[in-house]
This record gives sequence, structure tokens and C-alpha cells, in this order.
Amino acid sequence: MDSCIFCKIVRKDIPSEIVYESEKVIAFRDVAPVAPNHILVIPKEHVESLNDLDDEKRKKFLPEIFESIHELASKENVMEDGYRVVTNCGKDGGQTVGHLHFHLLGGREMQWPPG
Ligand code: DGP
Repeated sequence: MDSCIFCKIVRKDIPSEIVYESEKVIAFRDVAPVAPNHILVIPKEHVESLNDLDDEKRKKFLPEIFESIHELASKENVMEDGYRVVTNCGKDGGQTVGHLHFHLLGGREMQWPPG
């Protein structure tokens, strides 16, 4: 998708601090971190949100997305104290970038409920 900011990151048209990359998945640091460790994990293929993951795409992306989150949580040293994984979906979910992404948040104690 030409205009999608995360597709631009995938194509390396705009810079980002990439912390994981494979054929299907890429992870990079959030430009506006809300926790000491704040990483976004996304499928390279443009998928708008969780709503648009059909069966084929679910099987294609989700296992590796969660495997990479596990690996990154270990690399970021947040496993012991804990961390949060979030995907915001649509307007009420607070999604601001229309390319499916999972936030990995760690390095501080999280609050509940979210705002
Ligand atoms: P969400 O609100 O769940 O759609 O989160 C979108 C996140 O994307 C938000 O935390 C800020 C981050 N973000 C937006 N634009 C950029 C960018 O150009 N580079 C990086 N690294 N992160 C971005």
C-alpha cells in the first residue's frame, strides 16, 4: 500500500529501528514510546487490522508474530518482570495506523483498565 506508513517502513522508504525481520514479519521500535521498551510487530503484507485476518492470513502470520514477540521479550529482558501485548482494532480500539500491528510494551508496571 503506497500511502501506508508501516508499508513504507517495510520497504525501508522511511527509517526505523528494526529489531527483528524475516520474510513475513518485521518489528521496529515505536517512534513515540509509551514504555521503556515499546516495539511494534507487524506482518510485512498490508493487512488493515485484526478484522481483516482471514483464515489463510491468520495461519500465515500469527504464529511467527507471537514467536517473535516471545523472542523479543527475552532479548529486551522484560520476561521476568512481565510485559503487555496489545493490538488496537478500529476507532473504539484506538487504532491510529491502519496496518495490523502488535505493541510489545515493557520496562514499567502497566495499569488496568486501559484508558
Ligand atoms: P495504534 O494507535 O495502535 O494504531 O499505534 C500506532 C503506533 O505507531 C503509535 O504508537 C505510534 C507508532 N508510529 C506511528 N508512526 C510511526 C512511524 O513512522 N515510525 C514508528 N517507528 N512508529 C510509528
